Amino acid sequence: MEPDRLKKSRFLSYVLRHDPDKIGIRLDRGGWVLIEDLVSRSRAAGVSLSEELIREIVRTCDKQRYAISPDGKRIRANQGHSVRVDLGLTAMEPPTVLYHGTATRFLDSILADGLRPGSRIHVHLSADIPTAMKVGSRHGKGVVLAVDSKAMCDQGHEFFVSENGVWLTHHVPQQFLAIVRGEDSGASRAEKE
Ligand code: HQG
Repeated sequence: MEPDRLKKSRFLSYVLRHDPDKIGIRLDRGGWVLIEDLVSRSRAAGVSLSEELIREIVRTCDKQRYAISPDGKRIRANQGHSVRVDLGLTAMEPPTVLYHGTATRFLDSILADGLRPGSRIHVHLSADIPTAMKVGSRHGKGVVLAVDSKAMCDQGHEFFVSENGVWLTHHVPQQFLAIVRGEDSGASRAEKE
């Protein structure tokens, strides 16, 4: 993505997930905001975003981070919020194993406390190892953890899947985690540590 578009996409993600107040917009309960309000408030805050550009960013976003409402008037982020929104997702049965990518420097803490959502509403999980590795590498030297989602489900933990295919849950206790060894990448074998 060209630098200006990337900057604007990041701006969108920031206001729609984390800080709508920054430009004086209000997300509704479901996280939606009128596109015309977003355009006018962004302009007032010095960021030039047209409706056309917003729709193009939504359409071309590699990770499908945003959704446009069926009436075409509103936009929201599909996942990743730290502001309290109710995405209206229904609990679903996940695949038997899911993956979480993180940085090696977080491992000790994660293996002691489990996976916590931190500033976000949910812990984010990936359906495959390469995707998880990409997510983890954003934070440093990447490492992938396998999550025994089947056992978690059996014990009553709820899972949700966002519109763009990211699996979400509220907390993953450490007993459901296993490190995926480097040589396993691409395979599904995980080893308990
Ligand atoms: C770590 C991106 C210490 C966790 C991605 C992660 C994702 C702990 C970091 C989405 C911990 C939080 C979310 C514990 C978890 N002790 N560290 N107990 N529990 N952590 O960015 O999952 O590109 O909030 O492992 O693709 O990296 O923005 O979460 O490393 O879907 O659309 O705390 O963001 O999507 O980092 O990423 P983040 P994440 P977008």
